[in-house]
Amino acid sequence: MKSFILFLSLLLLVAVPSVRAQQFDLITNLDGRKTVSLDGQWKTIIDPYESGYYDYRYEPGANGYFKDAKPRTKSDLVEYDFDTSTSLNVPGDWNSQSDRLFLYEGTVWYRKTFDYHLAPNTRLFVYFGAANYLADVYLNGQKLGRHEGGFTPFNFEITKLVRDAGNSLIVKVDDKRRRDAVPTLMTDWWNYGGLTRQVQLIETPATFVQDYFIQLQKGSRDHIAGWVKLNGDKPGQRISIRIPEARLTRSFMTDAKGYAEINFDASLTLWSPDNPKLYEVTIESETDRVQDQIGFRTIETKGTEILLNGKPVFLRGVCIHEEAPFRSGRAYSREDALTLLGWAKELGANFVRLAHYPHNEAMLKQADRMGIMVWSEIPVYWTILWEDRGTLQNAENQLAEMIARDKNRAAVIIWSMANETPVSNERLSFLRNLIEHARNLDATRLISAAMERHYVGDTTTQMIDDPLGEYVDVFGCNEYVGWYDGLPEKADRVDWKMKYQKPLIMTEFGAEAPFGNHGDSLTRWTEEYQENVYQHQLNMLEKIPFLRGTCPWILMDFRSPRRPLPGIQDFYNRKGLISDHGEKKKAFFVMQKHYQQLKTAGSN
Ligand code: GCB
Repeated sequence: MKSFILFLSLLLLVAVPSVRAQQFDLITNLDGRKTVSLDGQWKTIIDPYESGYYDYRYEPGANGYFKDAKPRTKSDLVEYDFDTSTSLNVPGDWNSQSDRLFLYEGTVWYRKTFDYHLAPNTRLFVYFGAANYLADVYLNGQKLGRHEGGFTPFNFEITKLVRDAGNSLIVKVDDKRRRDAVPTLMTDWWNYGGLTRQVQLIETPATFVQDYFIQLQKGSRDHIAGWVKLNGDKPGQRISIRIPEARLTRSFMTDAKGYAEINFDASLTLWSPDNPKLYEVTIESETDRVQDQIGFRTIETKGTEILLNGKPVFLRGVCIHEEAPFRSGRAYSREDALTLLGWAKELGANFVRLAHYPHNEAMLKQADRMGIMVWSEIPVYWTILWEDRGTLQNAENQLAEMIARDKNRAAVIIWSMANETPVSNERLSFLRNLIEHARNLDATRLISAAMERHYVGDTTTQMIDDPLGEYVDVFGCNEYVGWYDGLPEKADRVDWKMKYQKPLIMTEFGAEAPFGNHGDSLTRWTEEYQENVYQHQLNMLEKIPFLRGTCPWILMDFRSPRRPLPGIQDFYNRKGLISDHGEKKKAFFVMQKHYQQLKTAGSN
C-alpha cells in the first residue's frame, strides 16, 4: 500500500509541469511610497540556447550568468560579460528595440547595477510592472524567485540581500511560447518579450500597509466594505481610513495576521463617466501611511440591463490592445494611455475593452480620471490546455494578480475570464473555477467572457447559447458578419437570439483596411469596405433588444504574426479604426456618429 501511495505521488509530481505559477504578496499602490526607479538602460545578453542557465547536460548550472562573474586572474575562463554587452531600455519590449530581436522568442538576460543605503527598521522590495513571459530574478547571485505570466506585476523582498554599493540585479526573461502556458501557442498579437513595464525599488517601514480593498459594498450606494492588510512583525495595529472631503475618519484593529475588515456608512458623490469623481483616501497604521484616489460607484445587472449607480447604461465601447501609438511595440507610459484613451473619448466611448490581457496600470488610472469604464481580461485565449492543472493554476494566479492591482479602480466594471474558447466540458469546468476564484477575490464586479455564437436553421439566425452563459453576469460575444462571415450586407438579414435573460455586449466586430487604401465598398482591404461593414453592422446591432454594449475591433492597428499580406498587412492586423500612425479611417467616423446619436438619446 505504502509503495502504491509513493508511486501515486511520484506520478502526480511527474504530471505537474516544472514551470509553476507562484503566489506573491503583491504590494499594491506605489504612489506616495519611497521608490527608486530602475528604468533606463540595462545590460543584456541574448541567450537562445539558455546556456547561461543550463549546463551541457541540460541541468540548471550553479554558475549561470546570474553570478555576473568576472575573470579574477588573466587565466580565468568566463565566457560572458555584462559590462561589455549591449543595452536595452527598460521599460520596453526587446522586439521593437533591435532588428535582430524583432522575431526573437527565447531568453534574454537583463542586468542592472545599483547602490542603496537601507536605513535601519526599513525594508526593501524590487517591483516589476510586468515581464513577458517567464522571469527568474536574482540579486547578488542569489535567486529571489520566479514569476510566470507576461502582464501582471510581482515583487520580491531584498532587505537582507541588498548592499550599500554594487548590487547586481539580474533577470532572465524567457518569452518562448508553450502549449501549456497562458496564453498558449496561438494568438493574434505580437509576442513582445522583455521587461515591458517599470521596475522599481520600494522602501517600506518594518510593518507596512501592503494591500487594501476600499469600495462600496455590492448593491449599496452608501456603505463602504472592504479590508486592509499589514505586512510585518507588528501585525496587530490600530489603523484608520480617512476620506477628508467626505469628512470621514474610521478606525479598526488588525488581527494577528495583520488583517482588518472595514465597514462604514459614507455619503459620497458617485463616480460615473459624466462625473468621474475620485476621493483622496488615506490608509494609516501606527507605522505606515499610504494614499490613493478612489472612486465609488455600483455596478449590477437586472434582467438584460446593466445598472451603473442604479441606472441603466449602454456601454459605448471600443477594444484596445496594449500597443504603443506612433512608435509600435508595447505601450507602458502615461502618455501612451492619454493618447489611446483620448482617441476612445473622441470616438464617443464611455467604455473600453482592454484586450486580451491586463494592460499597464497607467491605463487603469487614466480611465479612472477620464471616466471611462473598463473591461479587463486575462489571456485565456482560444485553445488553452483545459485539462492541465498547472495551466489552471497559472490562469488563476494571473487573475488574482490582475484583481490585486486594480480592484480599487472605479473604472473597472467587468473582469473577463476568457476570449473565444471552444465549448467543451473541460473548458466549462476550468472557466467555472476561474469565475469562482474571481468572485471570491472581488464580489463587486461583473463577470464576463467573450464567447462565440452559431447559426441555427437557416444561415441568418445567430444563436447565443454557450453553456458558460449560465455562470457569467454579462454575455460577451464576438462576431465578424461582413468580414469572415459573408459580405457586408449579410448583416441586414441576420437576427439574434439568446438563451439567457442577461445583458449582451458585442465584444468584437470589424473589418481590415490599411489607412489610405481606397476603392469601392465591396473591395476587400479598402477603407470603403471597412466603412460598409460598420454601416451594416450598426443596422443589425440596433435591432438586438438585449444588446447593452458594443466594442468594435479595434481602436488602433496592431502587430500580429498571423497577418503577413505584403503591402496591406505587413504583419499588422489592420482592423483599427485608427492606423498605428494615428490616422483616422472612414469607419472611425461612422462609429463616432453612432455614439454621438446614442449619447444624445441619453445612453449615459
Ligand atoms: C478575434 C479575436 C481577436 C482577433 C480578431 C481578428 O475573434 O478575438 O484577438 O484579433 O478576431 O482580427 O480576427
